[in-house]
Amino acid sequence: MEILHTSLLVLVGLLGSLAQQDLEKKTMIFPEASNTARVVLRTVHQQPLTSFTVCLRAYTDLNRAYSLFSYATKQSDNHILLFKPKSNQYSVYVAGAVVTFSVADNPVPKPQWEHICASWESATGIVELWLNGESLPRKGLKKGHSITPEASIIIGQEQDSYGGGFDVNQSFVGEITDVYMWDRELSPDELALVGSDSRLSNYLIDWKSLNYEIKGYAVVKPTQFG
Ligand SMILES: *[C@@H]1O[C@H](CO)[C@@H](O)[C@H](O)[C@H]1NC(C)=O
Ligand SMILES: [Ca+2]
Repeated sequence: MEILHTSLLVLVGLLGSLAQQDLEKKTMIFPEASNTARVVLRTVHQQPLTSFTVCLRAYTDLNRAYSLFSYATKQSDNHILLFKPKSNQYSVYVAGAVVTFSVADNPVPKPQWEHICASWESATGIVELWLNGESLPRKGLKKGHSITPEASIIIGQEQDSYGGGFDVNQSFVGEITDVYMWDRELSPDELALVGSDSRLSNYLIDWKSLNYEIKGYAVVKPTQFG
């Protein structure tokens, strides 16, 4: 009986920390700066990536650098990284190389939800950064590279090693929702569908069927918008 009880506790503990859930109309809140709070995302893909698209929505009043999406491998801690070095800059890293997209400084201090998509394809190296449905002038890097599938994927912290090396000054504080990833470059029409919350196919990461684990102080709550 004692053994059964212990096994049940272990099972409940595992189920509690490892979930696969439909998070439609839910947001992950990172309530405070730390070098611990994070959400680990898992994918099932096995093939090297020769292109990808990552989309998410973020809402924050941070006025310093922060990480939005950190995909580290044993080869590169910045194998895929969406990073904001400043409030008007968006950086996309692939295998340690980086391109940075600049927008006008927002003169309105009110924080706003931002819908951000980044894509890359190996054949041309072209990186696209879509901000609230608009593509910024395209740049490129790492033509011909392919991305290792075994990855540690983290929201809330920036990895400087595989699954670790977090810096409180690059942590995300605020809300993140609608995180998706595909192993292809989405077309403008598909990106418009993502912006209007329509379903596409072949997700690597799917917010509506998310395999995730919360570590530290991060909280899932209903969104405050429709
Ligand atoms: C974070 O930033 C603060 C303020 O700039 C600084 O004092 C502190 O040393 C930084 N912490 C780390 C771990 O870099
Ligand atoms: Ca890093």
